[in-house]
Amino acid sequence: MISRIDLRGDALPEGAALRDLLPRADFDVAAALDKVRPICEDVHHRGDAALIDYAERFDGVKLDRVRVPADALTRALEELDPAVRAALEESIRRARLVHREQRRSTHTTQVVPGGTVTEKWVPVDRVGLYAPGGRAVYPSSVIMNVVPAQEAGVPSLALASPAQADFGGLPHPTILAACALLGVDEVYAAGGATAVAMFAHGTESCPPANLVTGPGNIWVAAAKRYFTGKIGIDAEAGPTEIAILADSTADPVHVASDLISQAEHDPLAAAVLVTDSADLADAVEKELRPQVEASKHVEERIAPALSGRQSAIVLVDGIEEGLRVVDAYGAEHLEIQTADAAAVADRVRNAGAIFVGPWAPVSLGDYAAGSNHVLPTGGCACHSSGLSVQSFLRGIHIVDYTEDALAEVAHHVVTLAEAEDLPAHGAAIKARFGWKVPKSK
Ligand code: HSO
Ligand code: ZN
Repeated sequence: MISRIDLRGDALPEGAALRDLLPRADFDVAAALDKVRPICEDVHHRGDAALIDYAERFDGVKLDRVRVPADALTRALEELDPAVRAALEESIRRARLVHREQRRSTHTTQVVPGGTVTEKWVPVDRVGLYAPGGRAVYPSSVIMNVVPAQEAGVPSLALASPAQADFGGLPHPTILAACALLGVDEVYAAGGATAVAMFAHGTESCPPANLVTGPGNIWVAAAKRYFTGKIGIDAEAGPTEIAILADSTADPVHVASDLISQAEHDPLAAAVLVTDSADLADAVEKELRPQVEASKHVEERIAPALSGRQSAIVLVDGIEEGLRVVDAYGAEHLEIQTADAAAVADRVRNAGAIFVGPWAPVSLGDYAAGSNHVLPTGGCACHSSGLSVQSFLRGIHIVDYTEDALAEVAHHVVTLAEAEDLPAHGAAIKARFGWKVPKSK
């Protein structure tokens, strides 16, 4: 069901060599790019008509428009199961608590008397948010995108999710209800690469956005790559990943259920257990079988995910080595199920989000911890963060110098301009001081 990688005995290799020993899904965005390019260009040139054609081809539904009418949003909220509504509201409340505290304030540094640099944080003007709706529908992802954008103060916010044939070509009703709960009234029935193209160039019904965020499949990732530069993106999200660093104190029932929980997303989802306990490895493997059998999406997602080359139980000599392995892996989600879990978690350097101890499973973070679940995958946790208020802001430096403050540093600027053979740069300083370099004090 799940393979083993035994790294015990010999010293672990360093950096990239260690990473190469670890499992990872094939997620070839470059190859997908060739397929999405013509679709993206078609949406660019034909706008709404192309979106309507692609909804028919990919989602099997004939749309008469892509923008979701206001009454469909209201109706979806009215018809929402009260228990789901209460859960979404609690998820929103907790996410707001955390994301509100991420807001950055303007800060001014006095570099010299009369010379200041202020960093001002400004939200992007308009964002396009994507909520997937293929293998599963994710109203929780609506929350994880919308809340940080709203807390950042983004003035214009639109959301796209695939048209559902079962719901008359609208996005899934729970997605619409989540939008209504969050006060998002601009919603489009557009999926995958076509949604990204719609936001990148705009169409008759959808003005273009400056930034597109949100998870999605390989086509969404490829379209994001295609338009990067024209628009900002959060990340090229790949299949979800859970890594668990566990020792003999971990409960194999919990470890197995947490591995399965993320395998449930996608046949390419990765479930990786890193442990120094062969007994735990055996117990987890034994436990996986009955739990998988009792699960719902076994054939199409869970079984292929667990048995795929991206999932494994990795045996290491100790927690020290385990930490090196999880750092080399850089998981989207990392659980620490060891003795003194908080101290171990504190030493992790590369992970999208860390879940500490037996009572913080990844599912909690997926829905209602208050943390964000749009996180870096594919090892990108080594250089990137998950979605946050920061993702929707730009820091603008405001440079304000008096004549005296400029005079004081002028000779350095002129020297560096000459060193770079850019004398016009130096001249722009000299022009202000009668074409001379002012004397330094
Ligand atoms: N684990 C997914 C998010 C999610 N799980 C949504 C359930 N619904 C990626 O972080
Ligand atoms: Zn999940």
